[in-house]
Amino acid sequence: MNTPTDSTVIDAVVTELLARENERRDGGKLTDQYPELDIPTAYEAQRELIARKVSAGERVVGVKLGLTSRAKQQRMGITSPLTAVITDAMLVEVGVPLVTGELIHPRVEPEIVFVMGERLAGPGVTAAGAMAAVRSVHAGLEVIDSRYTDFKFALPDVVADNASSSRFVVSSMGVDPTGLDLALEAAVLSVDGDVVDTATGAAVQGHPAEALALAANALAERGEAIEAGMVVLTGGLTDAVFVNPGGDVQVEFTTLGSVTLPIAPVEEPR
Ligand code: OOG
Ligand code: MG
Repeated sequence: MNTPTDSTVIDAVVTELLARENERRDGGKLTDQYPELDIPTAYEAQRELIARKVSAGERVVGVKLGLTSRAKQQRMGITSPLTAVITDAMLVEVGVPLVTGELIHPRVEPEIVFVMGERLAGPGVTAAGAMAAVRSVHAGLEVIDSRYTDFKFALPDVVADNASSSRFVVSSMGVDPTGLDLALEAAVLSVDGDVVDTATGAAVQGHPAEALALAANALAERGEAIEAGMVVLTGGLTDAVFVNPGGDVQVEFTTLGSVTLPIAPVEEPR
């Protein structure tokens, strides 16, 4: 049960974050305004934010991890991973251009994506146990769009903001997890045809399955599980990149194939 103070803070935080998203504007850290916004309260705010999206017609399709790689942790100045929720409204079909005008200040990052074959519930989930529950592994790109100015936030801010979630695209062809060594899976990130960064799967918690296990165990502490059929974004392998209207972002993997996100040209005013 929330104390009255908590529920007032949660309501104010969620209302502000959704207003920023809908009005395409960023703003200051909410932990400055609400010092009571600690990590448990922030996860309750995240749950309320998703509940409001579901009431508005969105459907939960999976979970994501944030800040699982050193590249991401260093850029954001936060060393602790977090979990968030993804919905069908965030899914961009392969080949469909990203319309940056719908967003605040989008950035794109390459991710290894799991589709679950079985339900995965903590506590005590190991990387091997997590991997055994995976049906297929995919190449992915996540578009993040923090509702905070310049992506400047403390951990509770970004937890409440559903880990900057905005859009994602996943390769349609999945790879069977059996026999893959995802720690050694290489990723090459290109913007407008130029290679801008590279990483291997080991960048994510030593192995993306460790990230999946971490998510299952963290969700269990809040009474939640990863359901069969859900999509899991395991976290940016590299720092996120800005995009150029009319260009594209591509990630190419050793065995997972590649996925490209075209960026829509800016519409000329008529
Ligand atoms: C937070 C979201 C992080 C990832 O993959 O690490 C994230 C942010 O960087 O704004 O999605
Ligand atoms: Mg991400």
